[in-house]
Amino acid sequence: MDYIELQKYIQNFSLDHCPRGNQGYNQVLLQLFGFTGHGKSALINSLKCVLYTGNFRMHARSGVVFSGGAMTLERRAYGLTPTITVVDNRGFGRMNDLEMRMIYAQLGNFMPLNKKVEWRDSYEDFVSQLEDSEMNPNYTDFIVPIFVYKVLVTLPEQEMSQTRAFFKNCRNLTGVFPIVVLTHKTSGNYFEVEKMFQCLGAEVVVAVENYSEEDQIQTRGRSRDFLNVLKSALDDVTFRMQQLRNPKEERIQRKKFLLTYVHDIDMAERINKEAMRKGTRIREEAKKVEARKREEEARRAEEARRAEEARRAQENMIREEARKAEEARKREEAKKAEEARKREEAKKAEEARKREEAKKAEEARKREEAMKKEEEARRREETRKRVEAMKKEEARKREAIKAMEAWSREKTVTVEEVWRREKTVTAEEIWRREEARKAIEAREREEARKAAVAQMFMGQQQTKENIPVKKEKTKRCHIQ
Ligand SMILES: Nc1nc2c(ncn2[C@@H]2O[C@H](COP(=O)(O)OP(=O)(O)O)[C@@H](O)[C@H]2O)c(=O)[nH]1
Ligand SMILES: [Mg+2]
Repeated sequence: MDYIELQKYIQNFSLDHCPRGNQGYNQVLLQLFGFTGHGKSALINSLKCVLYTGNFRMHARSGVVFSGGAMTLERRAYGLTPTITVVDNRGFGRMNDLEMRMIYAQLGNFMPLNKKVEWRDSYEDFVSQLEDSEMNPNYTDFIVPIFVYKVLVTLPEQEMSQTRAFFKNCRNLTGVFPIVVLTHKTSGNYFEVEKMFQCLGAEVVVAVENYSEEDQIQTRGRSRDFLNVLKSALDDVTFRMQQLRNPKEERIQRKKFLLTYVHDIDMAERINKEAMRKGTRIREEAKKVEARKREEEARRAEEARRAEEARRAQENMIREEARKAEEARKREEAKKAEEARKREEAKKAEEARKREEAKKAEEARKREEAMKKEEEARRREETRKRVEAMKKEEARKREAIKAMEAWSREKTVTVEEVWRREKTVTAEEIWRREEARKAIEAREREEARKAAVAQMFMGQQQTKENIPVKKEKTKRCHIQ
């Protein structure tokens, strides 16, 4: 089929021309799905552009990304031909269960077209929304899912299995595997991506380069790709319409599928939440146990630290006491040594003093002895001198008597008489003088003894003092 023929074929496609007639269907509903920004709206504009070889016009708002309030969704339907309508569904960010639930509700045609629909998270709300759709049920759309994917994006590993499941569920819901449209055909290796999607279950993969306001030069091959997308969809419809169909029954089946799916994911979610709650409880318990363990460890560590501190303090105290005892011992030793030194010094001083005293006593004794000897010698000398003097006196007296006798014999009797009287007087005088002399001698001896004792301390001078006494004594003797 050449380009024009193909164009005509699509433009003129009618369900009434199917082998078994329309069987209750009155339009083909191409439902576009895919990640946000992958080119769904741009594909609608391209399809409309190529179908009637008109100029490019922006029918679907392309390049607009919904942001914030993601729970609202606007499903927009664009008529391509009298039979074919294309629906720009809300794109999804990730292929999680919640998003898929919405996608299937759209795909099953349970959400109103060209209206903002509020989506709610809870299972009950979702089911209630499904029930609302029964107010105005749509049995007449033959649904063909189209999955739009940008070649440049690498599908993450974990989303491959979800994509596979998505394809399969699309088939279960509609009886048709989604047609995969790869956008940005000229910007990446679409063969690789094509292969990947085929591996995930896609039966038809068509790569296209969307037209846009900036890039709207139409070429045959590029436009043909879009026609091929539509042709594939119609081929699927034609194929399916060969079989006996019951639109009402199929809608019921879609609803059953959706309810089962939603119920399953709700159950899974509940189980998951319960498991998570359990997990959280277990984790919290474990955390508590861990916290208790840590507390216990901290307490033990604190106790050990305190015990260690106490031990150190004890050791320090013992060391301090030992140091003080050592100091006291040293002080005691030093004191004893000092005392011993003082005792020694005192002993030596005492000995020196005794020696000095003994020396002095010896000297005094010697002086005493010398004085005694000197006194003795002096007395002997005096005695000798007195004896000598007495002898001399006696001798002189005898001489005098002899002379007197001689003289008397020569003198007269008168003279004799006078001499006798005189002699008597002289004898008496001599006796008196002798008595006086003896008294003087006794006194002088006493004085000499006292002087000799005093002389021991005064030395030789004392001896000299005795000399006048002797002279005086001698003088007296001469007077006699
Ligand atoms: N070069 C190129 N740009 C594209 C293609 N398809 C879409 N775009 C651009 O990608 C952006 C997002 O496209 P859009 O249709 O809004 O994505 P949607 O969120 O899936 O509807 C827009 O700026 C488009 O012009 C394509 O095949 N080639
Ligand atoms: Mg869009």
